[in-house]
Amino acid sequence: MSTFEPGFRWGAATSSYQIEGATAEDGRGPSIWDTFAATPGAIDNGDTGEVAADHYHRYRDDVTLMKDLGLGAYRFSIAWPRIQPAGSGAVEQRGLDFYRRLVDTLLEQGIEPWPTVYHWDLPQPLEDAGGWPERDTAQRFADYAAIVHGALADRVTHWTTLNEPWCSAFLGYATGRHAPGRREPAAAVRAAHHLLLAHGLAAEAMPGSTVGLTLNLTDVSPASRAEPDLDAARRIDGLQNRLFLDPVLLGDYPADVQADLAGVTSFEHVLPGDLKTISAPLDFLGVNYYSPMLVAGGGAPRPSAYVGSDRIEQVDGGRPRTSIGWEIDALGLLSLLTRLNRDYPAIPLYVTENGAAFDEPVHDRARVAYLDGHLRACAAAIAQGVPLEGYFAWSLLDNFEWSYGYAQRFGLVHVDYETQERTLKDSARWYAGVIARGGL
Ligand code: IFM
Repeated sequence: MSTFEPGFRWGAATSSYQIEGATAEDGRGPSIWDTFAATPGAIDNGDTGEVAADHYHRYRDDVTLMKDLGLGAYRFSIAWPRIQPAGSGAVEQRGLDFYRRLVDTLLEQGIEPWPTVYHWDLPQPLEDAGGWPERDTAQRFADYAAIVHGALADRVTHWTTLNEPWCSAFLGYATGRHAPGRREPAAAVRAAHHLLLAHGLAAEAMPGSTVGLTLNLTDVSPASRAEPDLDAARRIDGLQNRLFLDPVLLGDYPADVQADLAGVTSFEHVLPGDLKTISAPLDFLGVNYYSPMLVAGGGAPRPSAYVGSDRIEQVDGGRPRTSIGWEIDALGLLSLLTRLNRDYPAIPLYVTENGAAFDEPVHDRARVAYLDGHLRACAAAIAQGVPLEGYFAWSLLDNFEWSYGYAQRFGLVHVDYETQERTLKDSARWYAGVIARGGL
């Protein structure tokens, strides 16, 4: 049996726009995702987050579900447009009150609240002013972080500034697959920097708390030992992993990635002092891992999130895939965790998201197998000395899967979107058993 230390945190994760619904209630302002979802053709089936899993009204029942599963921690995100509907200035107390109620309900049930301050729902007025490619957005984020921290720090100890800034920057501003749907490669690189700066400024604005950052990282391998493939793997690792890890944990952008991006943008938007702010000591790093990447170089140019590296192609590794089409490789998680421990200063790590979309409504054997394999990878990483301190399954509930709408289901708990009925999937029962036993 693979066992975990008694203090290991067992959790599940969600995010505001994906589950809350109630997008026009209690003074909430519009976010970039409301605007994007209303754009014809942006989201499969024309789905939006207007109702989602109606968690805004059902949070008490959802916390009861968490209690029944034995979760020790719940990772959720705070919707910036509920707190500052205009993105700056006036604070909406009803928004803060919702998260106070949620946090208090969690604490009553003995579940540790793990809020993420930003999981992609930028207030639309800030995008109208230029969005993340504009430096001012970072300062606006720090102001907002100080507000939520001031309201909740008496009952919340662990805070995450941002979820997956790679997605915000490169899916939002390079491919346009995510809100705000822009296709401006240079703006995407600026956005990445301003997101990192926002993280650093927000961490300064949350004194006395345990503050981390969550990145979506992957394990990148070359399709062959041929030079173009080796170079492709270096480039993709640079853009996906090191562009974020190095400034935060080592205090500088990687020179090779800056060189790769030379045709896209200079790094003139990086001002003196920024890297010091970005690399201030972090209390933990959140790792979101879903799938590995096998890459080949030298192909024809194609539109890509990997700006400046558009001749690179992702190659089929021949592994089974989830319903969203992502290859399954638990060893990729082991490789990623040991690499983080090898290449960067020691820091507590948490898997803050890991999970899979499968089209199996309740008897989800494939999800159980996926989670089992990845938790075994976590145990193996710990056995090899990796300071991994917790695991959050993605996701507690079926939810709005961004540009895929409601078609892709990641939940441990099935949601009937007609009735909002929740049904525990086999994976939820299985995970409850793992938590109760403290291992596999
Ligand atoms: O649903 C998303 C989540 O919002 C961020 N990480 C990846 C998940 C699955 O795509």
